[in-house]
Amino acid sequence: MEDILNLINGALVPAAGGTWIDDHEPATGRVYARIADSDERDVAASVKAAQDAFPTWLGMGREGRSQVLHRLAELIEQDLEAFARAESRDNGKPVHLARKVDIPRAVANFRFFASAILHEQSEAHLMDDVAVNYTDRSPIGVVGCISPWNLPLYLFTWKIAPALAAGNCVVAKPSEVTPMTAYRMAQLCAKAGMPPGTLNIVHGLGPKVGAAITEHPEIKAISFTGGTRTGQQIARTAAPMFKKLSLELGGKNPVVIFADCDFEEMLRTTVLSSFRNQGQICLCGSRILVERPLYERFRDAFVERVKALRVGDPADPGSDLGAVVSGPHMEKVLSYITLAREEGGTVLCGGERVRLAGDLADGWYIAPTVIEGLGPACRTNQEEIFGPVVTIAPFDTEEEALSVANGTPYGLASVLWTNDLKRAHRMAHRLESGIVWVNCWMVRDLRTPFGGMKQSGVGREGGVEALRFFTEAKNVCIKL
Ligand code: TXE
Repeated sequence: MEDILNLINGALVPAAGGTWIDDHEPATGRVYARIADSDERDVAASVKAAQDAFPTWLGMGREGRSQVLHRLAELIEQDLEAFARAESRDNGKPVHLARKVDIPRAVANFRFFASAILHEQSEAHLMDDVAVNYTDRSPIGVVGCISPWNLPLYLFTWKIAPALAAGNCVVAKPSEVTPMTAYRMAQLCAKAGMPPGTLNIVHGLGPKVGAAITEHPEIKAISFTGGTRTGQQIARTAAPMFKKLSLELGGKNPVVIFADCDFEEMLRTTVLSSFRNQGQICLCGSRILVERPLYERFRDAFVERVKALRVGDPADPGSDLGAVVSGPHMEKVLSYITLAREEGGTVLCGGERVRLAGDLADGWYIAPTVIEGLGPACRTNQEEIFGPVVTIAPFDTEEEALSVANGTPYGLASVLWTNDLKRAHRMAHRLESGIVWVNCWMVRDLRTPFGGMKQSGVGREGGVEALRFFTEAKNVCIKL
């Protein structure tokens, strides 16, 4: 049984309290490792280590920090297969997905920000012959990064890479549901040349360790990705302490399909946007709206494709879907399928737990599920399910499509399928989401602003947005 240890001041250590929590393997439902059950003492030790490391890490300069982050990226990439297997085992996703998406993106996150800080530009404002202004952007100091279980290393590094690149020292907490790859990465930091205390990783329960990070007065900014309810809790704590807050929360993303789209490309991509990572991506499209003339053709073709998807062993290259991340999450998703039926929905395919054979019999598998016949206002179409469950419905006009698409408390991502360029611009402008994909999905340029509006979050990540979040801007005005 492997011990998942904290990284504090460059050392891999158990929690101060000496207690542990179980780490499960979703594929079998079994406990396969134990996690340091940290508390505020571990957070306090991490903050001290980060404060002590800050002058050294800042003093390395942009070049020095860039080299360390590039080296860390290299070390992860050299170990890509082991990281992919570890991610798949901890999260339940197919290993081919971790190999192709999660780990390469974690490497890219470090490389992107390691080079971004070398090309960062600042602003100056000349006031004729009166004065010159320049904007000085300095690192905040010690910052907190709290990340979720759906894309564990991908989202963990999406936060710590810009934080570190900008010159901050970090106290980070991965999800207690999927801590393994952050622990694997922690073992590479010293080898990458990162001074002790630059990055501190404390494992454990959100309400205990996550809350301790949010509450610590010396942690001046919190970057969080996770549930909307948790985001509200963090905001309640952090706001009166005047901490900077970046919240990337849930979504209930619409996929709006017009009859003039490229049908095959749309169909292929919509299967992915519905069920990739078992539907556990905040950017997945879970409400599919189809222009009525195309509706029946789409429904029949989509259901046929979904029925052909294989739910199986995450280690099996033939598996399209693996296991969902935990027992409680499986129960939550299954409860929404029950609710959909109670609300009058018709389950066209899936709709139940999948029992695999042998060793996997107790794993947490759900069949990809398509439901029709529900109105836009029901709970199934209003609340984030975050599993392999989508609803489909027809619409008649652009206005109706927009009203339904925008008619939830969320505003993270939208997907639009049409070959009418004017309509694409018109709709993209009016869709209430931080991201609009037209004739594609999950096409990601790391320079672009990333995040949602309404209850999907506050602030943006990515590119200069992330570097600005992790720095304080100061205007220096010098009289000429
Ligand atoms: O998120 P949580 P979970 C949504 C999705 C999912 C729901 C809950 O609907 O079903 O959120 O998922 C830490 N103070 N998304 O349970 O609980 C926790 O330890 C500080 C969308 O994973 O929000 C973990 O590290 N931290 C999302 C992190 O917060 C706290 C991706 C996320 O956990 C805390 C994942 C507290 N009081 C889930 N409580 C997306 N937008 O991608 C928990 N944490």
